[in-house]
This record gives sequence, C-alpha cells and structure tokens, in this order.
Amino acid sequence: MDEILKFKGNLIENFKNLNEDLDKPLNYKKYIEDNYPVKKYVGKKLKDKYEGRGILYGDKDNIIYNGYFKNGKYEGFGRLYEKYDKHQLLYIGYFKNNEYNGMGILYSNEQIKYEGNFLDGEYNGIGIEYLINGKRKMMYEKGKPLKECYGILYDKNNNEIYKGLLKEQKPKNAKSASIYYDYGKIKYIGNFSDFKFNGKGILYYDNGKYKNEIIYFNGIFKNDKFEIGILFSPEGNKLYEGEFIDNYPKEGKNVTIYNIHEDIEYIGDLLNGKYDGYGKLYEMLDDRNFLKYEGSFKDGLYHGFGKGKQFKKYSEFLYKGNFVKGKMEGNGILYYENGKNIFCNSMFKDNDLYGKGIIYYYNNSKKIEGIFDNLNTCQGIYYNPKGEEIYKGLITNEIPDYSDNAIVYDNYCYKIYEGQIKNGTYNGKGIEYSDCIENLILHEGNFINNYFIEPNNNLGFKKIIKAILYSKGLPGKTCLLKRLTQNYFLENSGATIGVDFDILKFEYKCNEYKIQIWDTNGSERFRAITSSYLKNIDIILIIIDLTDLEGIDKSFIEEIKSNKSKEALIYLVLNKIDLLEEEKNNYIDNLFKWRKKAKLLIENKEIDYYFEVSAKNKKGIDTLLKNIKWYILRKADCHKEKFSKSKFCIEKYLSL
Ligand SMILES: Nc1nc2c(ncn2[C@@H]2O[C@H](COP(=O)(O)OP(=O)(O)OP(=O)(O)O)[C@@H](O)[C@H]2O)c(=O)[nH]1
Ligand SMILES: [Mg+2]
Repeated sequence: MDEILKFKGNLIENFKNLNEDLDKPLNYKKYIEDNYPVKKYVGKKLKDKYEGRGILYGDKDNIIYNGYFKNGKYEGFGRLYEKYDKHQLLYIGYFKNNEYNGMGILYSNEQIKYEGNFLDGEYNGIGIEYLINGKRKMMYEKGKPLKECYGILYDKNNNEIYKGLLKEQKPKNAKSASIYYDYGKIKYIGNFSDFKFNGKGILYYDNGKYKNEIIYFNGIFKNDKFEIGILFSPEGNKLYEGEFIDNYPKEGKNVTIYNIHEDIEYIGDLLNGKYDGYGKLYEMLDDRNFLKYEGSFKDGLYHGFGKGKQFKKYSEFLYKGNFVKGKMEGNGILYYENGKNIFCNSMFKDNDLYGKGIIYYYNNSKKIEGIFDNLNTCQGIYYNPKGEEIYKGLITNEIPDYSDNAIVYDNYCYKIYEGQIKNGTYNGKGIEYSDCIENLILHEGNFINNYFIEPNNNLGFKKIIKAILYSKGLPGKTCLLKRLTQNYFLENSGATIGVDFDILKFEYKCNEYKIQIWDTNGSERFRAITSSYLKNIDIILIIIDLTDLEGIDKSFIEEIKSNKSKEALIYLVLNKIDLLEEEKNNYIDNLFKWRKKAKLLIENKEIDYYFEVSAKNKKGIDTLLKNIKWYILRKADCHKEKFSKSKFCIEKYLSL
C-alpha cells in the first residue's frame, strides 16, 4: 500500500525538463532514408545507425519519434506520435529496444490512458489507469492489474472512492476504508469484506441533494444491508433504533422508511421487518410521491380495512374496504378517479367483484344491480340513467347480455348504442352513438362483436354490378345470357319480349359478388324502351354477329353514349365465332372486318373493349367473364392485380 501511495501520478511534471530538452532545436545532419514511405532523420548516427538524440520524420514531414536512440532503436527518453499526419502524441517516457520501458504516459486520442511503469511495452508495476468513470491506481503485471493488491479508486471528478485492498479491482476487506460519492463527499465510511459493507459503518444520504453530510444509517452492516443501528431521516431526525431485517427496521411504531432514492416509501407500523399494523404506503409517479394505500397491514400485505388506488384492472378506480392477504375481499366500494363518486358498492373476492353489488352511473344513479361473478358478469337489472328498469337478466361487460332492442349507456349516462346485442356485445342491427356528443350517430347498420360492418356501397365499394346485352338485330343475346349466367346453350330461343335479367354470382376472398345481366330485344321498335335501361348500367355489352356486318353504326353508338351513365364501360362482343370452325367457312373475311372496325373504335375511344365469343361452343366466354369480374373487383377496391386496359383482347386477336 505504501508503495502505491508513494507513486505520484503527475508524470508530466516530472518529465518537464526532459521535454524541454527534446524541444531544443537540432543542428545535426539530415538523412533522407530511401525506404518506403520516405522517412527523414535529423540527428546523430553511429555506424550508419541512429544513435543519441534525433528526430525521425514521416513522409509528410511529420514527426514520428523525437528522442534518444541507441543502436538504431528508441532508447532513453522520447516522444512517440501516433498518426503521422495528425501529429498526435501516443507516448511520452522512457524507451528501451523500441518499446516502452520504465516510466511513461500512454495516450489515446490525446487523452491519458495510463501513466506509470512499463515493461517491454506493457503496464508493469505501479500505475494509474484512466477509465470512463474515473481512474484506479494499483499494481500491474504484463499489461493487467494484479488480481489482488492495494489500490486507490477515484471517481471521474478525481475524488477518492476507496483506498484499501482490492480484489479483481474491487474493494476487499478494509478497516476504516472510506467510500466517497460522486460529489466528492463521503457516502460511506466503514468496514468492508467480500466487497460489501460488512461490519461497522456509517452510510450517508446522497450528498448531491443536501448541503451537509447527513447520516442515513449508523450501525452494523451485513452484506450491504442494515443489521443493527440507528436510522435517520434526511432532515437528520432519528427514526428508529434497533434491529433490522432486509433493510427494514425489525419492529416499530410509526417508523419512516426511505427507498434508495431517499423518497418516503412507508410510514407506519412494522413487525419482523414487514408492514404490520396501521401504515401508509407511498409510490413515486411522474416525479411525485403519491399515497398508494392507507390502512391495515399484516405480514407486509394489505389486510383488514384500508383504502388505496391502482388495483390491477381497476387502475382508474380507488378502493375503500376490506382486504384479505393483499387482495380486495369482503365489503368494499370502488370510486371513480375523483375519489368522490362511487363506481360500485359491492362484495369482493380475489380482487374482483363477487356477490351482491351495485354499479352506479357517474351521476350516482344506479346502473346495474345484481349478483356479480366478476366485474364482467352479473345476473341482475340494468337501469337507464333516469332510474328506469330497462333490462333484467344476464349482464356482460356492463351491458345487457342478450337483447333485440337494448339501449346501452356509458358510465357518464351517454347513450352509446341502441339495437341488437348478443353475448354482451353489439351484434346485429344497431346504431352506435358518440360517447361525447349526445345523440351523434357514429354508425348505423350491422355489428359483429362490437365492430361495425361497413355497408356494401360505401365509397364506390360495390358488390353488385349491372351489365346489359344490347344490340341491333338478333346476334344471340339471349343465348349469351344463358351461357354467361347458367353456362348452357339455349336452343330454339325466341325473341325476347321487353327486358329480362339474370344474375351471375361469384366469390372472391370470402365475399360474394353479383353481376346482374339485363337482356333486351334488339329490334328497332323496342329501342326507345330498351335505351332507357342503359341509365344505371355499369357495363354495356354491344353484341354483334359474325354473320352480319351491319350490327353497329355511328348513330347507334352515339345513342348508347347519350343514354348511358358517365362511368359505364362499353364492350363490343362479337358472337358466333364457332361458325369459323365450320367446314364451309365464309366468315373469315367478316372476322377481319370486325376486328378492323373494333380497333378503330377503341382508338377513337368509342368503345372500351372488344371480345370474340361463341354462346354455342363457349369460346371466349371465360375471357369475357374474367374481364367483367375484374371490373367488379376493381370497383370493390380489393383486387390488387393491374387492370390493364389497352392491351386487352383486340391486340391479342389481331396478332392471330
Ligand atoms: N352458331 C351460333 N348461333 C348462335 C349463337 N348464339 C345464338 N345463336 C343463334 O342466333 C339466333 C338468335 O339468338 P337469340 O339469342 O334469340 O338472339 P337475341 O339477340 O336474343 O334476339 P332478340 O331477343 O330477338 O333480340 C338463334 O337462332 C340462336 O340459336 C352462337 O354462338 N353460335
Ligand atoms: Mg333475345
């Protein structure tokens, strides 16, 4: 220990004269070395090797080493620089054989890392190592602190923290050793063993908080904990004298306990180191010390009559009533957060409602009266805020469990729901109201387990679309309708009278979609009637006939456009392509003519799509259907695939 104490760490002072010597100008010869990187040397040489005083420069004329050499190597006092271009000091001190040997100071980023003795480049002997939170002065061997040695620990403000025997760099047994705190004032003076407060000692309050040194505990410690002694308050008053258990006074009336942050934790009676009798328990919340519980304790737990707050799921409530072994049990009252209005007056068991009880609205009128199983389940009567009985039976989650026309109020008497309820949740048809603006409807419609189900036609979301088969003449609309909706070919179709419709259903991702397809009569005399059907249609399918090139003209399309809704799409559908497969095939010319026409119409934006199908042999039907389905899914906004318009069909067929 004496050795350690003798070692004066301030080596810079000791090296003062030597450093001045190194700073004197050198009038020796300059040598330019030819090794790479190019080095320069100013100084003495002997037999072509550096000898004596010299300075070695790097390729950018920065000093690498300034000091004494022997036989070409650093030896004697010198300064070694780390980064040549930055000229940062790495080491000042004695060298031998190019290594740190003897007293020296080692730097890292211009901060001292170690000062003391070195041997062959490593810490060896007495030294001071600088750490983030302070420094330690002790014995080193081969670069490492000795496992057990005397030493001194300092905090970052250079105050001694500990002086004595260290094991693994921690205080070991030490009589009257002292521990100092960060602020430079005493935290502990006393005995140590096994690196803990053990034996006689005095522990002080955190001196950062208080001007003077204030004793916290004066007595005997065992493994860092109070054993026997006197406990003082931060004001300096004696609080307790006697035995301790687990840092708590063993037994006492009206004892004050502080936590490690020196905030009051408990004021009250203790038995066997535990809260027992009458007491007040505190808790720090948002930097304020709140009274958490006041009342009766037994064996460290709430027991008997008491009042407090923050009881598990009732965190927003305050409780006043009976406890058994730390839990709400027996008669009790829960209050709203304000501590005045009663939330419920009931029997409790296992921290929950159990048995007879009444839940109140915030305005003190009864809400639920009955027999509780827990807060969520009660067999009883549900009252409206006017005190009228509106439901009798099972009540779940503070609302009628099952009712077709229930009215639900929140605790602040706002009507929040009106309608069907199942299992204590909104299920079925109902209206949900705002709980802060009276009678403001939030949702009206269908609910499932408290969730409102969005209606189909909200924001363009549509699960039903309407299509119409429209034409001049008899290209086979009715046959197509049957093929599209029922997938068969209608033989012997008669002329359609007026209008008719069929529905095609399909499912996508658990949703059912419907395509309502209207069939019309193609003859001129019905046109006035049929054209009026175009209004609410999403897709207009103009059917043309492979056998007939007269199916459309400009005025026909104009007429459709003037009657259709703005959003509606126009599909041009060429029917009867099965006829192309017949042996005496006269229609191939017609096909190319129709394609040419269709291409022009698409380019001129007269129509949106062109398809070729056969109601008879089903060709092209799937493609057409797929496109219609895409349309509906895109409308429903749940179809992520790209709905590509331009490339569709016409180009595909034209490239045949
Ligand atoms: N080869 C062939 N013949 C078809 C096809 N589709 C319909 N036809 C025939 O075309 C004729 C007219 O069919 P419909 O479906 O009644 O025609 P429409 O367009 O409904 O006629 P209207 O209701 O009077 O306007 C019938 O003789 C069908 O058999 C087809 O894909 N291929
Ligand atoms: Mg028809």
